[in-house]
Amino acid sequence: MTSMNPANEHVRGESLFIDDWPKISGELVLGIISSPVACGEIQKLNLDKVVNSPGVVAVFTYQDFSNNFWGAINKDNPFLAEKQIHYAGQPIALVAAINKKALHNALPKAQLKIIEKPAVLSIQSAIEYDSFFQQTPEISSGNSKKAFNKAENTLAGEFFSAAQEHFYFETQATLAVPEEGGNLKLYSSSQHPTEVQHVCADALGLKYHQVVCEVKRMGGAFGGKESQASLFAALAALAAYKTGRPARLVLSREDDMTITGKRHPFYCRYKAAYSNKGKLLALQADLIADGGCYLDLSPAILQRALLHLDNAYYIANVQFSGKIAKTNTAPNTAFRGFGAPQGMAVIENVMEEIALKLGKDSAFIRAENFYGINTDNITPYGQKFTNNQLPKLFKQIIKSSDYKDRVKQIKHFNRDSKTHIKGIALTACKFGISFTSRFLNQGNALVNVHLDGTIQVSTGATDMGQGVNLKIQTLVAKSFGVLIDDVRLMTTSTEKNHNTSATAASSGSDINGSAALLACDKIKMRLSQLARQVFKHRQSNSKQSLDDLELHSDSLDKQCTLLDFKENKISNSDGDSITLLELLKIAYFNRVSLGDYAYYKTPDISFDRKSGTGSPFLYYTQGLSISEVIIDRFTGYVKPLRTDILMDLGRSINTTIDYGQISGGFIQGLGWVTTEALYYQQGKLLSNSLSAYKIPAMTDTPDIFNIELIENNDNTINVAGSKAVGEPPFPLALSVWCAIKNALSYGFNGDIPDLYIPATNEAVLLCQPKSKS
Ligand code: LUZ
Ligand code: MOS
Repeated sequence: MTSMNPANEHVRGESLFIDDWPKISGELVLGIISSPVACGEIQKLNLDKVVNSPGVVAVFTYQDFSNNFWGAINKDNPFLAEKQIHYAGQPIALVAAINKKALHNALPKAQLKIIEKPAVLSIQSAIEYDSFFQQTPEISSGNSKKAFNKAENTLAGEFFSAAQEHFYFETQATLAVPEEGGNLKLYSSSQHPTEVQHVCADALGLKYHQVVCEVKRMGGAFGGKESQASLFAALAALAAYKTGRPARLVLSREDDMTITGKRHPFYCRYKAAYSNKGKLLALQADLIADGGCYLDLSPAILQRALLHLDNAYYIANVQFSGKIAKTNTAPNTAFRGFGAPQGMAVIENVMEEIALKLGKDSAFIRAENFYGINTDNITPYGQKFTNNQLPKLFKQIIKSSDYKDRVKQIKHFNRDSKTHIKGIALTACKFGISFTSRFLNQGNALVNVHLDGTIQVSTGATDMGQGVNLKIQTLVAKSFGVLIDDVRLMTTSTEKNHNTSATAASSGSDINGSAALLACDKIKMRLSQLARQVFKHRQSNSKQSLDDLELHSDSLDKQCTLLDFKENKISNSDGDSITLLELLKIAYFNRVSLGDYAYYKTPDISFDRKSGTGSPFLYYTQGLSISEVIIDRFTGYVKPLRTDILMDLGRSINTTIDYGQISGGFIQGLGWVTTEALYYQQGKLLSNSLSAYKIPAMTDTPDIFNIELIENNDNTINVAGSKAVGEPPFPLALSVWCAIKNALSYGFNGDIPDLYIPATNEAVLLCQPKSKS
């Protein structure tokens, strides 16, 4: 028995990823020669020995591209370095060989001489050398100056959050296959098949209709394959196009970690004004994102960071600004949350500090500052925050997590223990759903209904393990009233769905699910009209064959509404009904189309980057999290003891998928705030594999991990009343970071710990109070 639920195939190991596909006859294996230094100029590049190495078929440099520059926003990024080297790991040449052995034998034979130049390797050094990209977005509201002047209390500080590696299980990969007529087929592990199509065509001087990109699935992506998959697709495309042979590029883990960008490190200077009650009256924050050496998606990521500096809290007076540092590291890129977690970290840290300064409980300081329902509900950028579930979530989680009692127990524990120290914290998430670039909020879908009652659906959504296919499958099955197994999501391809956006911004199911449902409705409308004729025909006792009804468009009832599609039957309110199977047959013989295509664009959104105002988001996904940690005072070892998460996902389309996204997103966030640290030596990444880069293990997850959803049927503006889930759980892991800060403050007798992200065990062990550092 086959099941259309992809999870079964994944678990059985039957799902094919790019590297699993059987070798095609004549196929070439590709490898990259990259820069060992972070900054410099190529003085000599001699590839003769590589070319002559046994089994090598071709070697390529930047000169082989028709157009060597690409980029998601600015085309400032060379596929292969020309003369200037901007980061350690930058691709310089591409080698195509008959097999892996020949490839690995040949790669070290390149003779490369680079004159090194001083490198800018951190935000601090970018400030020193004034190395920045041009974009400088701002958001402001109220009158900060006045608010600071008359505030009862102020605090100021700086905050830093570091880079994070995506660590998708499947590394960047593309199989490029030349087709007749000089056309190209690309099988890519990409969140953005349309961009792969465009980037590869531009690179080779092809027209867009000559290139088709297919994405069956990815083994994880997390934003790392939103823009940067295109680079590797272009390299594979080049080799296939130039040699006329299929070519596959699958990065080793070390190459992947070295060559690709990470989550942006952010540096922030902040100043907060607050009342004696702990109400935040004004916040000033200047962000600097480390963009790396090319622009990539940095402006959009910085924008989202600024749009989430408020997080769940109403602040009447705001002054936010941002800059993008240009450094000699890999171009940093999209990563689950897309700058929002970095922005939220700043204000969650401020909340923790206000509580410490006032000697109050930080969870209740936060509740004091939540956005209001009828008042205090305008964000600093002017969007009204509707469907606010925060007070409800707060009341419920404080109770269900037994928060107040546990705070008391923790105080006792910390008074008595000589070896360990505990902490607890609640943090919030209000995550804006929609791409902040309005034009990206569009999608299209193709739905084909077959005569046995099964349905094939094609959209621009790519499945990276997040379950977007299963969600769309569920939506379509419900819409037609058929079993989930009778709906199948087809491989994503630019040949079926055009000009799609990346599956990103948590909006894959929203946009593509909406488009799919619109296509379903078009078909259902025709079937409803036909069914009405069938019911009429039955009543008239006509001798005319049902295969000969002929549905004339001019005889269609303009007022026609959809009939009820349920349990493989179509029925009207009078009790007439017909099975779907019967109706499909009648439709076919009467030449009524059983397939359709639809287009969806997210309504009512707009944002003006210049003024930093507008309503960029269709709605907000919200959640709260409470985490408790225990720290070993002698080793700095941090163990999360318990986490409670309570989220509002509207009317969940598939709760199993949503629980998976919440737990996975939270644990990935946990890695960002605690264990994951990248180590470099003169710009060269040392921690380039799992032996040196620590993503959370089973033992790092909370011993008790409770995830709950509230009931919320009011988000009618989005597909099936649901809310997006992909990114919002990630920043909830800030509750763990804040719990660590809370624990350390007990050790410092209430002094503010000088702690940043990640709070690795080493950082925790070495942490000092701010007053002393
Ligand atoms: N990508 C993008 C994103 O281009 N714009 C966005 O606003 C966004 N947000 C989250 C993740 N990816
Ligand atoms: Mo993204 S960070 O690819 O939604």
